Amino acid sequence: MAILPVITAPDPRLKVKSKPVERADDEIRRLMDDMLETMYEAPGIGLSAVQVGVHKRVIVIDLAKEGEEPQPLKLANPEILWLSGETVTFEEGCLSVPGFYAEVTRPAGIRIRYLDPENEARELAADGLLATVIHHEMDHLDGILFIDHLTALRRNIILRKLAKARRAKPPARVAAPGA
Ligand code: GNR
Ligand code: NI
Repeated sequence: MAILPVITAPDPRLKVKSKPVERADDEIRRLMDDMLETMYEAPGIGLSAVQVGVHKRVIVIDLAKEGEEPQPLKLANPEILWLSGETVTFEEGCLSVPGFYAEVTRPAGIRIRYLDPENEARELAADGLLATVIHHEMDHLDGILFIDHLTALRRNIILRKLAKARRAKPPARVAAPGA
C-alpha cells in the first residue's frame, strides 16, 4: 500500500468530472487500498480518487473512531437510488480544503447502488453522518467541493486564503534531474 499526495484547492484537477470504472479489478482494488491508507494517515473519514489525482468514480469511507475496529467502505460507480426529503446539517471539512470548516445542509437519508471491490453490485442505505459523507464524496466525483455549497462570497474568501497559503508554502516537489 502507499500514501498518496492529496490535491488541495484551488487546483483545476478537483473540478474535473470523474469517469465510471469499467470493472473493479486489481488496479481498482489497489487504488482503493492506497486511498484508505492515505485517508487513515491524514486522518479523514472519507476520500475520493479525484483528491489523489485519479479521475475515476471511486470512493472510500471509514467512520470508525480511533481505537475502534476499522469499518472500511470501498465503493466504485456510486449512484443515487433514493434521497429523503428531510435534510440534515453537519459541519464539514475536506482534506482538499485544509483548515476550513462550514455547515452544509444535505438530504438526511440516501440509498445508493455501487460496485464493491469484487465487482459485485450492492446497495447501501445511510443516514446521519454516513449519508453526509457519501454526498460529500459523490460531489467530489462531479468536481464539486463542500465550499461550492456556500455563498460565492464565503467560497471566494476561502479560496483566496488557500491560494495565499500555497504561495507561502508550496507543496514539496521531486527535484528535476540537474536542478
Ligand atoms: O475527513 C473528512 N471529514 C468530513 C466531515 C464532515 C463531512 C464530510 C467529511 S469528508 C472529509 C474527508 C474528505 O475530504 N473527503 O473528501
Ligand atoms: Ni472532501
